[in-house]
Parts: sequence; C-alpha cells; structure tokens
Amino acid sequence: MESEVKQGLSSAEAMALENKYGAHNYHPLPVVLHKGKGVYVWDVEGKKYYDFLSAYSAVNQGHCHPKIIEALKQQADLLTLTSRAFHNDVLGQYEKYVTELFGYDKILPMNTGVEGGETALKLCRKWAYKVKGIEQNKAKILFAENNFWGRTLAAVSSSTDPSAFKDYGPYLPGFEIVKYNDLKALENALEDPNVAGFMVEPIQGEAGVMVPDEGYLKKAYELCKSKNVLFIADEVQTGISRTGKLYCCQHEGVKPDILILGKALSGGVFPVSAALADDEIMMTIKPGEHGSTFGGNPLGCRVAMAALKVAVDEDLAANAEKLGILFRSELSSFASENNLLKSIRGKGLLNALLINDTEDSSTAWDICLKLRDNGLLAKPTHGNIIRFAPPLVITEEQLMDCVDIIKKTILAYQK
Ligand code: IF1
Repeated sequence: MESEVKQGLSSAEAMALENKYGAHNYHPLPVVLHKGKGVYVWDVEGKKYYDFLSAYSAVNQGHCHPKIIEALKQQADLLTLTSRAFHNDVLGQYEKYVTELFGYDKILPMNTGVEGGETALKLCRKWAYKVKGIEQNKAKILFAENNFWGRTLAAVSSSTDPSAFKDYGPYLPGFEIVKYNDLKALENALEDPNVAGFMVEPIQGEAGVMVPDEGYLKKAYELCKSKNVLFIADEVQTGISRTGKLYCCQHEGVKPDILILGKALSGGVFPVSAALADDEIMMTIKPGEHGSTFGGNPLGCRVAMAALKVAVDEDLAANAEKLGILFRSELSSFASENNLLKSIRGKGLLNALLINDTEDSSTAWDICLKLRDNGLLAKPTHGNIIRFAPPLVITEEQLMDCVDIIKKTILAYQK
C-alpha cells in the first residue's frame, strides 16, 4: 500500500486513480494540475495554463502567493489547532483585524463557505426568537431563486436547482423563495411578520454571474429594514475584492446585517470562512450553542490575515475594477460581431460569456476543452454560459493575452 505521494504521475494515471477510488460527485475538465503560481497553473506533463476559474474565486490573490505561504509555513511549525476548548494567541488578533477591516463588532470564524451560511442562518433564527420576538419555530428566511450557497441539507433545502436538491428530502422547513432582482416579489414576501431574514448573493455566481439591476441591493436592504428583517449577504464568491470592492455590497453602500465570507478569505490556501455581525445579532449565540473543531484555528487565522493583507496592500479591488472594464469591453465588441456569442456580463473580474445555444447544450463545455488546449482553464456554469474569473493579480498584458486566446478559440471553434 503506497503511503508516499508519487511525483511524475501521468494525467491518465491520476485520472484513473480518482475514477477508481474517488466518489463520482464531480465531472472535472480533463486536466491534471501539479503546480500553481500567480495566474498560472501547470499540468503533470508540464503544460502551462492561465487559471480563469481561480477555484471559483478562492484564489483571488494568485496561486501560492509567497506572503500567504510564508504565513502558513511559520504557523504550521508553531501551532496548527487547539480547538476552541482553549484560547490561542492568533485568533483574537485575527478577529480584531477582520472586524476592523469590514466594520463589524464581531466575527464568528468557521471553515467552509457553507458553514458560514449555516452560521448566518442560525444567527438569524436566534435573533428572530430572542430579539424580534417571532414565535418559536415560526421564523422564516427568504432566499433568491437560483441561489447557491453550498451543499449541506440546509443549503439544498433552499435551492431551486433539482441537481442540487433531488433525492435529498425531506427538506428543512421555514425557507421561502423570491425571484432574484425583483423588488416587488421581495416586498410582497416581507409582508409576512414571521420573516426574519433575506439571504442573497449580491451577484449570483453559479446561476451564471447574474448581476442585478443597479440599486437592487440598496432597495432590497431598505425593504428589509422597513420590516425589521435581517439582510444577509452571501459574499463567499463575490467578496475579497473580486467585483472591484472589498465586498460587493459596497458598490451600493449597503452594509449587510450579516456578512458571509469564505474562499478568498484565505487566498485558497486553507479553508477559512466567517459570519460577521454587530453585537445585537452576534451575541444571541451563547457559549456552547454553535462552533466547530477547526473554526478559528491559529493556522487558518494566520493564513487569512496574510491573505486579506495581500488583497488590501496590492489593492486587488482596483485591479479587478480596471481590468474587468477592459475585459468586458474587449469581449462585448467581439460578441457583437460573432453570432455564436450573445454577450458578456459581470462586475470586476467576475464575468460570464453567454453563448447562443441552449442551456442543456454541450457548447460551453466543448469550448472550454478548446480553451484548455490553447492554454486557458475555465469551466461552464451552464451549457451556454462560461464563467471567467482569473486571479485578481493578473496584469493588463496577461489579461489581453487571455482575451486573444478566448477570441482565437471561439473563431477556430466556429470553423
Ligand atoms: C461545489 C458552485 C460556485 C458559493 C457561494 C457559498 C458557497 C459557494 C456564493 C459554499 C461555493 C463552490 C462550491 C463548489 C463549486 C463552487 C460553485 F459551482 F458550486 F456553485 F462557485 F459557483 N456561497 N461555491 O459559490 O462554499 O462550502 O463550497 O466553501 O460545491 O461544487 P463552500
């Protein structure tokens, strides 16, 4: 029984091992990666690619950023995990840094994005009963149609995507769906006095980078406030500079009652997530009422502090804003002259290319295979939508190189 990781595996060998010994819960693009640095990744045969997915916006700071890796190495040699049964000397410093950076009284540290979402919903329910005064077990939470916030039973109980919830019933009660980007639908749903919260992505990532109308977030927030309902922003994918601001709600001056972060909170180096809130909400959870073994571990906290510092010091938000405008202008003019393409949409460096084909077609996948052959890795969200989300450290020259690869690939695909 092999206990050492072998170097020099071929792509075929690596994929065969996964196929034989791993659950088939994914359908990855056929490429086997061995190394990452900045905007680049290399496969096991040494071929170099631009990473245009960034692990679904977790590697905003670029692969293996030296400052984040240095923080990981230093802490890994000191203390990795104490559990919250004891204090450690990193957690409080991390909590101070993050709450001051994002402007909240407190943070509840977790690990994966979905745990951040679960934490936000538990805080919302606690607040509903202990502060708003809703009758026990009557609290309702609204979600947007086509939301995606993870794979737990609570997350799939709020999903409208059968591939996410089918055969996972019975579902968690107390969740209701409203149309995304529809203020009238939200206003109507908020008439129910038992509604305690509205959890929403400022841009829906998995739904295909759905950018709501200008002013939607602000108005939705105001409607919630007018009914004493918590506005909960899932910024796991849109946060940490991805859309051109530290977090996406800032584009509309909205400070969510609960802010959920994950993915690039750690620069893709270690699972770190968080729910941030002010005391009225955060203090509804008492000792022993929520937590996790790894939540707030010193290794993750050290990595996350370094990752956030990189995002701030390198002003990744400004780069995302500037290069996002360039990317969309290049591709929208290309799309306007190309009958295979419908349009490009997004904010900052979270964008999606819409293809003139049906949602269940294989066109987006086939184009992603060709993009791979041409040295750029991306993945479809649907049969007719390709998400483009490079690390935010990308330079203008690298971005233009990728624009050329995308154009060349589309033109060759159409021949
Ligand atoms: C998979 C999708 C993206 C998220 C938002 C919470 C979470 C996610 C807005 C949960 C996670 C990941 C999950 C991963 C693929 C990827 C994904 F395709 F599934 F939908 F990005 F769009 N909120 N998204 O996007 O965070 O628990 O995963 O850390 O499950 O396949 P997590």
